[in-house]
Amino acid sequence: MAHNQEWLDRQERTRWFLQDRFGMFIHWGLYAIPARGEWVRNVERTTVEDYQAYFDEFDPVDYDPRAWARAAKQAGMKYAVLTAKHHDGFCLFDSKLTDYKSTKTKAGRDLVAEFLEAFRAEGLKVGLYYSLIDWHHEDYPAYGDAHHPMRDNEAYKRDPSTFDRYLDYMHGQVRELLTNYGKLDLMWFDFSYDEMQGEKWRASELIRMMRTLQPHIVIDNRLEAGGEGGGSIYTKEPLAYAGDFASPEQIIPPTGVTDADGQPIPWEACVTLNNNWGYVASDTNYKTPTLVIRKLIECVSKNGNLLLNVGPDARGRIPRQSLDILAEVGDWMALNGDSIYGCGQAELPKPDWGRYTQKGNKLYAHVFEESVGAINLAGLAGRIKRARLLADGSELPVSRPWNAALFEADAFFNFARPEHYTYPLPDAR
Ligand code: FUL
Repeated sequence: MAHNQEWLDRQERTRWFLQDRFGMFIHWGLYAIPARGEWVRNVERTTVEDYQAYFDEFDPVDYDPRAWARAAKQAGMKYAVLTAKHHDGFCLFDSKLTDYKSTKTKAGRDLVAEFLEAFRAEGLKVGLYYSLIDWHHEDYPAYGDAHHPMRDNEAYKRDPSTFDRYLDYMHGQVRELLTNYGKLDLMWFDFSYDEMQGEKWRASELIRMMRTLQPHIVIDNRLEAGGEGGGSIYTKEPLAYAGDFASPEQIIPPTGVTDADGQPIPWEACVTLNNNWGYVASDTNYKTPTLVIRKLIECVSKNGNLLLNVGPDARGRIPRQSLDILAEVGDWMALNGDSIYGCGQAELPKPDWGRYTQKGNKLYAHVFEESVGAINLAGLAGRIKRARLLADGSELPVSRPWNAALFEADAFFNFARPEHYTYPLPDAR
């Protein structure tokens, strides 16, 4: 099939993204103080004045982005995305266009600049999350807007004609981020809803500016509505502002993501470690390391990425439970990363006992079922050269002729947890 220039450009831009497969999402801001999630202002209908208390108090004395970067790297993550501005409008960077920023708090630091420097120094790619929604800016629709904390408060009625001033501000901040902070690898906009989408954001103009400033930056798909859900976004015709990758949120699409022609397109599932993006002290519902690993494998087995979230606290620390999970995931990645990086969907259908990933002529079998004995690679008869356990390089026992398909092509066996593997495979006679 012939591809147009736009398709080829996206292909080129997303090369690293598809190779890297695993990244860290970081939700951090004033909302770490109330510690009831990044939507706290909205959920509790807090006024700008009342929310100001957190701005006055904000002082993350333990913010050490090098420690964050080391944790990400040790986990096997290859890129990271930090909230430069979330819906509450608070900027973690030194924007000339507002005083509602970290440099004006007790912290007195440009948290984005330090994040970028630290993660680049550890060899990770860097991205920024930037909220299209802004609950602080006085020209953003408030009263009557479905998603605004002051949607029921008539004192927040706004003249729709001033919205363009907000767009100038928003475009201006994106320009600052793409001008003053060196090369950014990724931009993660969030999010569109109802009529607030596409050209309502002056999206084509925004993308044009971004492509002029940083032609290689990879951009998500949330300038369009529906990006976080699923459904229509997967089949929509590509638009000028459609973005480079789909961004399913808290779900892994059943069969990956394809465009209108059924061609796979880059996608990244963003997933929390517990139930929240921002820090919530009481939320201890953490996923197990095994579950995280399986989600990563599932994404890659469908040609997708996993962007795994941490929510640092008000002092600037990633919660201990999150660090422990990341460390365990990292132990697995250190041995099994070959089955993740640069891998994608296999040519074989999904097996009952787990999932495949594939890179070139190497097939990785991720066995999730503890009771699996011999594995029959149906469909590969005569094509298997050898099979090894990825985690230790050991030879896997060759089956009898009826199962000869098993060991004649490159096949690497790989287990979500080493203890799930019984070695040698029981003789299935
Ligand atoms: C959503 C936001 O509203 C959440 O707060 C979070 O940032 C998530 C990744 O995207 O749409």
